[in-house]
Amino acid sequence: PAPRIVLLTGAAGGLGTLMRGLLPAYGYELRLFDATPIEGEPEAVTADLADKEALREAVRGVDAIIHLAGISLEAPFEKILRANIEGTYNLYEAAREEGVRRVVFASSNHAVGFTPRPRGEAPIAPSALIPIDTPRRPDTYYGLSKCFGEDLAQLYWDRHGVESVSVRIGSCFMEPTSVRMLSVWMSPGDGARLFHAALTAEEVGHAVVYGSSANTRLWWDLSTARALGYDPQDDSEQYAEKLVAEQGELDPDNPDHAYLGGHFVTDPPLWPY
Ligand code: NAI
Ligand code: 15L
Repeated sequence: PAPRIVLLTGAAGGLGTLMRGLLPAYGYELRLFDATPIEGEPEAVTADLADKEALREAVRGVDAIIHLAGISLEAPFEKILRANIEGTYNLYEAAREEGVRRVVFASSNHAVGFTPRPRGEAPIAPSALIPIDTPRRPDTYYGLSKCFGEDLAQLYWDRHGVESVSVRIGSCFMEPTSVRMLSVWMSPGDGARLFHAALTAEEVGHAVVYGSSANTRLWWDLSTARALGYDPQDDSEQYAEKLVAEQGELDPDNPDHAYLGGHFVTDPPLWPY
């Protein structure tokens, strides 16, 4: 049967807030989980992913999980370790113990962020799009934690029969705000379509997919997402004229423009935080 009750971790965050608004229209009853309280949602579980008991209780009785909770940008390794690596392990353990059939894991393009982006005129030929099985090249500790999450998902499928869809999300925001995002943007509506497809596709085992809209300037191959039934409806190109006028086209000699991960590849200036 199609999943009905879905635990949404990270429900207080940017993407969680967008999905809280959009997913109920697909018929899901959402159970919300986040370390940050959510105003107007008295039934939301306010707990940290480190709290195994709270996590197990939150997971009990759900049909599936959308796991968004975690640090969503580069941070010191110890923080990434706790929230994204140990936290995702705790989540999968709770899912296994409670017999949850499927997890949709918010991976990220930063798991492959050091992959050179395709060059040339858009649209990039299908044969030159970055395939889903390109070697992983994380651009940050953050990206590395997403590689871990994908491998954990594979292990829990092979060993315990917990299914997962790992979605390497590009940039899911109301609108693209950079020229790079014209290539990697996923509209909120397409995000909901993709999560719905990931929840309802039959027998996925562990599927890894890129998450973006049907952008004219797309860099990667959406075929594994489409194989789940995802049919993106949006294209960032409507924002191109304005963004290119403001920022110029991407400069292949600028490292911030040369890789899938954009400026994440040079984020050391953020250190030591
Ligand atoms: P966000 O930073 O706005 O939200 C993350 C949420 O997780 C926050 O509400 C935070 O309180 C919660 N959280 C963090 N650590 C926690 C912990 N230890 N226990 C419980 N809750 C915790 O991030 P956003 O943009 O909403 O992203 C959601 C997920 O999707 C993240 O895993 C992120 O890595 C991933 N992602 C998002 C992309 C995007 O374009 N928004 C792109 C690629 C991946
Ligand atoms: C991510 O993984 C981040 O969570 C999000 O905030 C954006 O920075 C996105 O990648 C991106 O690559 O634009």
